[in-house]
Amino acid sequence: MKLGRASLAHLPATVRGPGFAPASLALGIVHLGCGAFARAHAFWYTQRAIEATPGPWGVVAVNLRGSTVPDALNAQDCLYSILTRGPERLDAEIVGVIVEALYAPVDPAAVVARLADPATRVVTLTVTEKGYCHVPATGDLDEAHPDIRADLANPEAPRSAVGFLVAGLAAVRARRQTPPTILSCDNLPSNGRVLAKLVAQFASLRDPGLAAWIADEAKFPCTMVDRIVPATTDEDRSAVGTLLGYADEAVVVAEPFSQWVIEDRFSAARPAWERVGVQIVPDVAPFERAKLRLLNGAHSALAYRGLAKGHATVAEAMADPELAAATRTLMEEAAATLAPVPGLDLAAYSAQLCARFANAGIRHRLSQIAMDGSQKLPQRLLGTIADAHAAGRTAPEAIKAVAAWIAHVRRERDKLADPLAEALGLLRTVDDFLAFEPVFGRDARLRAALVAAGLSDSGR
Ligand code: CS2
Repeated sequence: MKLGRASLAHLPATVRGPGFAPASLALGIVHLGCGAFARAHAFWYTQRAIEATPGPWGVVAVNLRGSTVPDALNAQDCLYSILTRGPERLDAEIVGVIVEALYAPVDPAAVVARLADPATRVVTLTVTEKGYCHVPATGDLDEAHPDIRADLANPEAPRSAVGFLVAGLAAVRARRQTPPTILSCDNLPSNGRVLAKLVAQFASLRDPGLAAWIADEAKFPCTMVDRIVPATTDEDRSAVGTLLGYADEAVVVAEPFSQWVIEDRFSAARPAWERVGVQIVPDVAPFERAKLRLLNGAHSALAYRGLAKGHATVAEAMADPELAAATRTLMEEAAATLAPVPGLDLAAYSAQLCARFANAGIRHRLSQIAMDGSQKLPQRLLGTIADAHAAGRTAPEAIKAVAAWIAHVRRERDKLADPLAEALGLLRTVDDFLAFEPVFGRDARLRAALVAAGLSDSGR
């Protein structure tokens, strides 16, 4: 039997259900990108916030790519479970905040209508780095991106997240409403600013008046999101069946740790997230930079170096003494480039990250982290290298990680999972890579740092 509302009364006592009746929730949030991360992070926080302070915070979960998750959710009354795996403990919780699951390409107008619904006060996004259709090194809209071109030609039936946001905001403006707050929850530095700029650039290509209205009215707070959520496997789906006594095709697995820091800059009401541990702060940047450079930087380094050594998961790579030591050093290099973060002890943070990486309850595949390197490298590793160089130091482990990425791209050439795979496939020498502007930009200092470290064919 499939999980559904009727099963909520019959769950084993060890499984935590929603503390409210899912059927009674009214729409308040539209979420774009209904992948495993959102289901284990933002939706979970919203469930806990509604339990603490009831309110109309039902989520319309929209997938822009892939119908599997919306189909699975619709077949089970939009309920799904989170299996939280610690090194020794396993906990299960059913999440009931989704009120509707949509697969955007089937009915883009329905998505635009939900975005512009006066009940929608918050729009959240987890569309991954490449979902922003931007140039990673500059943060500018990639106007040549096929989805952006399609959305400019056909703005009422968008494909891209930016296209949907602008279509939704145009409808909000036409009705003289207040726009919802738009929260980017992806691992980009200053994700809110980046998204605001992309929306502004896209809107001005459509209608400068609309762009001006968005600049005045819409708010895009920055956020830092953190929870390790590997892709769900068949094994997880079969484990949840045994645990619940019901089949759940939309289950997600996550580590016990989670963190969400949001800039206090809302244009409309929001769930009482602060009551359930979300940090609402004046400035997210220090948290964001620390997380991107220490956690994600180390993740990418482990992925490229770990795969080359034949490891499959983060926990396996962390059990390799050479890579564990390299991870600690990389974190020290990154920490040395950061200004003090209020209330954050970077040494303790690093130690905690290493323990999280070593959690063998989570099978986080290195190949999943290795994906889309062109979109990830600048904020994860290149910033550390450039800042260390500017301060007269060097960051050898971060540089080794970049070298490992280059080796990975060369090795995987024919089957590289990266939106820029085609262009990357044409690069031959290391110098070709360093001159590849979408990733390395035009920062002469960064290039100098890499060449000085011996990462160059001609510089050696
Ligand atoms: C990972 C992140 O896949 C990746 O690139 O580095 O998804 C990471 O697990 C999360 O950012 C943790 O919060």
